[in-house]
Amino acid sequence: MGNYFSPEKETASREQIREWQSRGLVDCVKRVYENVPYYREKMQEAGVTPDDIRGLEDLHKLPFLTKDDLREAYPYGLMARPLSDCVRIHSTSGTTGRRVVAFYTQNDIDLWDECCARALVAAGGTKDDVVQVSYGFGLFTGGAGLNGGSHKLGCLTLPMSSGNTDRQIQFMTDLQASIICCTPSYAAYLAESINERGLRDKIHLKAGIFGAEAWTEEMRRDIEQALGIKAYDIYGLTEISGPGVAFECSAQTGMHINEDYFIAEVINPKTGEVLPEGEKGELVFTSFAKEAFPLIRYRTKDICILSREKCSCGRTFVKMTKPLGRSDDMLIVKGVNVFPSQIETVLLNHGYAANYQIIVDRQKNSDSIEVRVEMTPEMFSDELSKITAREKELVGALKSMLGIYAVVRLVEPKSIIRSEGKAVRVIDKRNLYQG
Ligand code: DLL
Repeated sequence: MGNYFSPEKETASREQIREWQSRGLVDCVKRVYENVPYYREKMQEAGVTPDDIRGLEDLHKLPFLTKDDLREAYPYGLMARPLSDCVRIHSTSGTTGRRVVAFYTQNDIDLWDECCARALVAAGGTKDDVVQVSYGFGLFTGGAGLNGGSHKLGCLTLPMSSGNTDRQIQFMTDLQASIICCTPSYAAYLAESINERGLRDKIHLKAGIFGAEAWTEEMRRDIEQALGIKAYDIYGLTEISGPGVAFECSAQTGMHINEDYFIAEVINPKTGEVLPEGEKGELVFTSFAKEAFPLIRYRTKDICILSREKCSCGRTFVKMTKPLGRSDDMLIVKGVNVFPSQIETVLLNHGYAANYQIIVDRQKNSDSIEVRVEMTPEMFSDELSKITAREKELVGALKSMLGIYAVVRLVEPKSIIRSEGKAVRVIDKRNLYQG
């Protein structure tokens, strides 16, 4: 047993949780049907009306929502509240074409902050903690989410944002930060930098809350040892709110999903069939409590397993495993979501054929991405300086498309192995997903 931020919610009976979800779903479906033409049309196409949805048992009748729907409805097409009721937006990383914008009312922000406060308490946080938030601030949800959660819990909050490692370490030591929130790869980098500087004795961290990208149990052990802390996982996605959709507790065996706000299902990604508890499939969320941007049966593309087995922490919310993979080809590199198709677009727009390979690696806890692309025979006969200039041009174009630096290597025509089946475009050497 432990401490909870919202004890009456986090330890509620399964019947009680089901009732909240049933009531929330019925209300949410009515709201979107009345206020969002996009939903109304989708439901009409599927032959369902709000009268058909009387509780959780009817959830399966509702159509799924995908990222493509969100793009099609961009920017305002899925809003369930007037713009004047909204106070903020956040957005996923990626290009304009791939961008998804989520809207929040003040209540939506409060609910999200509460989820993050729960995550902090589950990691042993109290109002006496000093919380260093080293996720990026801005359109990305990481910084804002943990910052809000830390305020809600009443902690002294250091809104550091990411980067500037010297300054991070200085504040961490001078202000005696006790909880650090950042991506696991940045945590590993910070740990390394702290140890290199011989400052391990000067830090007072007890816990870290790490998420936004896949990380392994080995990485957890390394970070825990290097910093002398307990490292907790946290999961979320912009579309559903941000970090804190699910969070790890003292048991460190999966993340509790905040089921008083979100309904989780796992489906077969090929057929859409809802899978029984314990089976591996694609995670689907219904964010019924959200006001501005409630999503119904949103397909996350994250593969995981759900479990309602009793947890030693006393929480009754369902647990999800770490994401075990993706049902699409999205990569997360340096915390940024990257789709191979974005890279392909850049290459084709610059006159290359679709003969390319993307190699992702992680060395010393830092991600790198290299794009190898074949030159056309004409390009190949160019002098070296021209080829170097072309590489530079692609580096710039990729940077503006993806927001991160990618190494570009122009290679000889026909030097990338042709495949007889699906082309193997991505080689991810990181092996991040386990299970
Ligand atoms: O990454 C929100 C977040 C911020 C979560 C800070 C945790 C901490 P997006 O940028 O929209 O939102 O990316 C969402 O990131 O669908 C997963 O594929 C991946 N992801 C998020 N958390 C984890 C995690 C934020 N703990 C996408 N483990 C999701 C593995 C994760 N993958």
